[in-house]
Amino acid sequence: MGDLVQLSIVDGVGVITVQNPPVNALSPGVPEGILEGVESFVADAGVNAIVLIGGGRTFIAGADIKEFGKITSGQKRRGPGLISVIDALENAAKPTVAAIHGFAFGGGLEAAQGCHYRVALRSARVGQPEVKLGIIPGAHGTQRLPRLAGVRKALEMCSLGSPIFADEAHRFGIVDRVIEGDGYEELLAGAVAFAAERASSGEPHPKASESDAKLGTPEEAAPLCDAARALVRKKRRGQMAPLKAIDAVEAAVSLPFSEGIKREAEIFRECLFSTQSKALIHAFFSERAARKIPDVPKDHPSRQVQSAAVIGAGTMGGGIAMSYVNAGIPVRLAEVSREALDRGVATIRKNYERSVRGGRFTAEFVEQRMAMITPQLDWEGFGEADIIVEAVFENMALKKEIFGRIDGVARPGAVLATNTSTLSVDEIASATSRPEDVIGHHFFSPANVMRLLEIVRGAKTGREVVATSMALARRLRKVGVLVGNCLGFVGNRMFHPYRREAQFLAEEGAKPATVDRVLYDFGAAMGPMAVGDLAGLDVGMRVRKESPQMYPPGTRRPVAEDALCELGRYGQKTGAGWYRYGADRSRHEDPEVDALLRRIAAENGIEQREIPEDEILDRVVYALVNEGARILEEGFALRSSDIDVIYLYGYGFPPQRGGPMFYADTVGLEKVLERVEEFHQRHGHWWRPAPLLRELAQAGSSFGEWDRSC
Ligand code: 3H9
Repeated sequence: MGDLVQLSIVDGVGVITVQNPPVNALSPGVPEGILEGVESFVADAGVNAIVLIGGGRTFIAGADIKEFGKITSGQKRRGPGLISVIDALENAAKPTVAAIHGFAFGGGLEAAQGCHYRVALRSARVGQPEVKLGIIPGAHGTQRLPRLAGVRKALEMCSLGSPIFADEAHRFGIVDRVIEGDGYEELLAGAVAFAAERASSGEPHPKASESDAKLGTPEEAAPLCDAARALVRKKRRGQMAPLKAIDAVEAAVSLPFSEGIKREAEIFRECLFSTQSKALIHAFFSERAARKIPDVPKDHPSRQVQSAAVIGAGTMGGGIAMSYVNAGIPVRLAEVSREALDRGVATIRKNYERSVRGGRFTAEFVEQRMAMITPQLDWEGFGEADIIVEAVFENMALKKEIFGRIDGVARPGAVLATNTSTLSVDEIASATSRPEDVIGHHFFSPANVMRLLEIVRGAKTGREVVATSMALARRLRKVGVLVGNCLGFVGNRMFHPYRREAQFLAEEGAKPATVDRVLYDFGAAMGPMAVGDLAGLDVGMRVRKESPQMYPPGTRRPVAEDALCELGRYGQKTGAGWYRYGADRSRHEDPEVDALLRRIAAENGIEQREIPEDEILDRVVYALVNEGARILEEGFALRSSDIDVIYLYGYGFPPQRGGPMFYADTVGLEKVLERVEEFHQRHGHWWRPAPLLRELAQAGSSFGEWDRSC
């Protein structure tokens, strides 16, 4: 059994404790250990009941996800493992009780459902999050959960993967008793008492697999399943697992348990071997890998951040202030004019009120958060702030002036962050006497919602400031990714060729709406033209003007968006851009844009043609990949998976594709290179293959392998 599972007896109750930190995943050895425990306690006449509990901070967070890759690569057979454990728990002659704190997720919740009873601390969460990994519950969760919680709840939990707290689980019959207290000791004592109570009750112990009362009929389940399908088609567009999870829950209603579990096993396998599952598992581990900085280990000293000051109450500054106060960090929010300050604060309130209407926050929470923001027209109190975040207009001279002033007021040891999205952090830092304290915190709009935080390390940024920023990102509930200081950093540097190529396609004859649809069908949240209209076409125009070095002489330069801007078509905010917008922001194709594109093509000698959809997709997505490869070889991203995380969390790249670099790996780098070379032949300069792409493709390797070798 090793150290992974420990057995003890407390007041006549056998306690099986899983000790597999950090999250007690069901790694090899854990199911075997639990099984041995159940068998030995069942055989022990001195034991009346059995409690299954997790040591440390949690119950069981599920199967060991690392093992899935071994199964799909043929290194390992999927054995009966967890299922034998669940059968043993359910068929035990003595009452079995799962004692839940922290998380009972995936296989953890399935193990708990095998127990006759479940007790939980109020703070505990239970869930079947498998769909987030592109699979479905595979240890009978789709069959037992509807029997415990009813079909509607099981559909919701299995198809969306969102966890619920103990109180809700109690209401739905997933948890039998909520134990008061917040620590492991209280949970254990409560679980042992509950188990002893059940053992002495003389009543039969319920088996979830045999409790059909909540299932209802297939006719009753059908509309629930249809509604669940409609919802996931919208919320998890393009993903296969959520729909498959619904099929499996539906099978629980239409088939006896013994048949339903077979159906679940077939579907589980189909999902596990899918590319989507590999992509989503890649996304899971990539998010966690991004936290690992080779020269800034997890335990590197960092600074306390208890208070913040934000300069600029515009869209970004306001969203940043909300992110801070949502994490419980008070913010001084400064603007230059009363009007701008009032507008900024009003927008923050409006955003919060929308969240109250949507049920995300309570009105009380909002008032508390608003009270943590101190709007001000001066920088009073900035000298006490632990971090000062600059979020003003994207202009180098202005930012340098502001950082010069910040240098004069900030206390020694304060972190000085700029929210620039493209400008050089080193140049901004040069305006201070302490470049080691300066770092980029590139939030994405809306900053209070978007999960990504690009953390830009300047040449002189201190390691302590990097460590502080990475820890702060987690506190703000963001996914922090460390990147180097190059023009546009990682995200926008890649986004630029992506959008440039989309414009070229439109100039060459692809309809803007077709370009968008191809990307939407690929799974993107929005196509590049619609994104341009949303962000404002003038933003790109300004960047092109501010950074003329982006287009060296002799290179093709996109002209369409500048021409649209000249007509005052800045996008949604002016009612027209690539599209025309109705008063309700509805989007319409515009023949005027088609005419403009034809004119531009004629004036610039661009041949217009029918462009196949696969070319549209390859040109925009491989533009990302080729630039990503350059960024990697230049060392501005630590790993290709960091680039994927940036695109998944900051740019709406479809999660089931795993990110642009992972997607390229799934296509095969040889094929990607072939296409890039073809585009290079036809379109010249911008398509020069990145040397790293060529090197990996020619070696039959992948970005993933490159990451592993670093
Ligand atoms: C499943 O159960 C299928 C079943 O139906 C059975 C079929 C037969 N495995 O996230 P954190 C690692 S599918 C392996 O930073 P937190 C993680 O990589 C599974 N490793 O902590 C990280 O490693 P490192 C269903 C795992 O407190 C470390 O633990 N379950 C697993 O922010 C800490 O993780 C899920 O999908 C795992 N299952 O959040 C749950 N889980 O330090 C997935 C974590 O080296 N896990 N690790 O980077 C989570 O959602 C979060 O980890 C959790 C804790 C909320 C539990």
